[in-house]
Amino acid sequence: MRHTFFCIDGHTAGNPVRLVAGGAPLLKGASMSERRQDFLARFDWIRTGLCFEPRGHDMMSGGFLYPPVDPANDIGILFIETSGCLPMCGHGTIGMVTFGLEHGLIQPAVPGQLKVEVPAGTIEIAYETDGPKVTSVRIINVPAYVAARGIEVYVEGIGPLSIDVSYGGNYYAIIEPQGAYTGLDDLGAARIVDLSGRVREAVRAKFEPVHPLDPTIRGVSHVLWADKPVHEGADGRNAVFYGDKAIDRSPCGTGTSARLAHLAATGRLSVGDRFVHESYICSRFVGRVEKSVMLGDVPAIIPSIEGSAVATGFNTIWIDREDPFWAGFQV
Ligand code: PYC
Repeated sequence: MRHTFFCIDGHTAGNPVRLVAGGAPLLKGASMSERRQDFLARFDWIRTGLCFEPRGHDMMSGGFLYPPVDPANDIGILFIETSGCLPMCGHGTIGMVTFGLEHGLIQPAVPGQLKVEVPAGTIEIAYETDGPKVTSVRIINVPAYVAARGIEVYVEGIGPLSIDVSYGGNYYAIIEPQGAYTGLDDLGAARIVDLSGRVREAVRAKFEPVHPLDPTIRGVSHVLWADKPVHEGADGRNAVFYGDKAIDRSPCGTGTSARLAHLAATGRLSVGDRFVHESYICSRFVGRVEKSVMLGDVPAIIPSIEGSAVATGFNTIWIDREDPFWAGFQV
């Protein structure tokens, strides 16, 4: 049996985005969070088939557009990625909103603005266009907050590290320069990948964050190595590790949100401050601390992230049950 998925492929700031424009399964659930659970229980083979080799690769990510649960909103998004279905993905949102608007899959009630349901909550979008092209997408994200500070771990290959955990739509282990970690270029991509899985395991063994309002969102999934910027006009740089082998080519939208919450909680950013974040390959997002809020009884901020995406082509992908690798594989 052959399943066909019509995709628009592209990238946001260098990181891949595969928008599945045709072939999405019908999902049950009264929110995108419940639909995410339904997808994981019944359709995860679609994610692995489209993201893992041979149809994808270590960095592959993307998602599906759904009608919103609440008709007051414009659209719902379900994210897929090598590590699972993320509660929120910033680079994925920028890409899918760009491709969806450029190809008429998203019809905004108010031009230039969207309300989007994602598993982590409802986000607002402001976008700009130049003719048929979407030139910029700004996400007013879900509340971001610091979940833990100063977790001490010992990681084979680098030594002792002090790590903070911050949420920006996913939970991030944040490592700032210290002791044996002297900066991204001193480590290099291969060591970042090699060490990050061990860092994540070491943090997971000591602490499991749980979202104050949605207990299905829990656990550290990503590792953010923070560093000083490389280029003029930027305020910081990062390497974000996800899945088993990926370094985000973009500055990572949820990672930037988590970092904004972290910098705000430690007195280094205030409401209204901008933070230009460079990725490992030095592509950029512009972050901003929009306002302070409470997330349940936890102090949080609303971050925004702005960036742009480029569609690279249409891609019709088959998953054929007779293919020995129909559900994909990882090595
Ligand atoms: O941009 O939020 C993001 C993201 C998450 C994982 C990779 N990119």
